Amino acid sequence: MKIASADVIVTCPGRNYVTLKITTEDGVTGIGDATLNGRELSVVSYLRDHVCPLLVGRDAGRINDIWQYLYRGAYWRRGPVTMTAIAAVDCALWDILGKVTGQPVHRLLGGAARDGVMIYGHASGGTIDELLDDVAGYLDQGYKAVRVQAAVPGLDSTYGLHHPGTGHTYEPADAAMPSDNAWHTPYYLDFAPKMMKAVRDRFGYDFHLLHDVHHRLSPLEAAQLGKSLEPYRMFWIEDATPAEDQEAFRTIRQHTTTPLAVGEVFNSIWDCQYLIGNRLIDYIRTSVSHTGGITHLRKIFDLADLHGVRTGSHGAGDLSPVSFAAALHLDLTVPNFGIQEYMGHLDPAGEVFKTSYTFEDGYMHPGDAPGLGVEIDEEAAARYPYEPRYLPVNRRLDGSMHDW
Ligand code: EZ4
Ligand code: CO
Repeated sequence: MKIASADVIVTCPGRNYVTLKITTEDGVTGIGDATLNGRELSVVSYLRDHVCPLLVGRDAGRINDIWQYLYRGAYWRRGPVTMTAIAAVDCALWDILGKVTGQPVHRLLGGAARDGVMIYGHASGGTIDELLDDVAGYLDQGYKAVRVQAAVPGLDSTYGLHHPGTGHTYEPADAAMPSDNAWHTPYYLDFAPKMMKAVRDRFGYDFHLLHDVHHRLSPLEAAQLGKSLEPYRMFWIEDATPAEDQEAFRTIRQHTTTPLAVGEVFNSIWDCQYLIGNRLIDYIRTSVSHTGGITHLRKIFDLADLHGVRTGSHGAGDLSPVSFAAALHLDLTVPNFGIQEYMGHLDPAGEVFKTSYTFEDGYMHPGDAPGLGVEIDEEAAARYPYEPRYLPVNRRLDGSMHDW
């Protein structure tokens, strides 16, 4: 099981994806997602220039040792670039182990603890009426949980809306330069409860309702939002405040029973330790691909389990089908699974990534193919060359920078 080669594939079937492919001397291949939205080539270089040469000749079955070698061995630890690169290696090695042993990764992780993985879909609208139509579509498809976002009146752009013509929620990315979005907190705090009321009035309470604040509020504003949404029994509000200031979550919690989720921009267990250890959040949103792979995310989930925190991994469309599959394998096995985000992928991505996960009645299953169950078609990938793109930035009405 010696590693013969490690190659990086960059492709843009609708959006950029970076994939690491590891090949053993016996010709077994494994793939891992190395996509860091809007900063893709930094991970490409990290892998090509600094990691791939270290992998050749190593035993692909020593997943833990290779993880530690790359983490401790770099000296410069953590950070999104490093941890996304390590994640790609880790997932590719789990994929190889699965193929060599003939087992789906979820079996190697101890086996399924549930029959399927509950996912949430992304409903949005330029108006509340459009949003309600979109929610109806998800409920008709059998979704048990829906995230809702709608254009905030008075602002000319809002996070989380479908890209025109794609039926798909963003992001990013805009070619050439990041676009400027506008933000004004009072408009949002006024609008958000009206949006949730409209959704519950029309569809009732027999499904889970989620919402992403996307790091935009102060602790007290987030507390106000949480209180104003209590009548609508949210499954969670996500990223209510920018999480560098973790004490903020204590303030929010002192004021509201609306559940809190955070973590999509975290990249190690150390980013989560305080929030989980102090029970300041309800759901941890760290992902396979930005948090060191299955090996490291598993530790975060175990830590969360000790403290009554459940999982709710990031699953936006900028995470490739490879990491989405890896997430489903892990989700299927952990006792404290909560929910999995699913944004889906644009059509051309289906030409490049051949997946075996399935959807039925609101639940997904990673399938029982050996490994992760995803293959990359490199000829198709080559038809969609890399395109520079950026996430938007956010400015307040006075022109000053705000969190996007
Ligand atoms: O904005 O993944 O919950 N999902 C999100 C995402 C993030 C993107 C950034 O690349 O917040 O839509
Ligand atoms: Co989010």
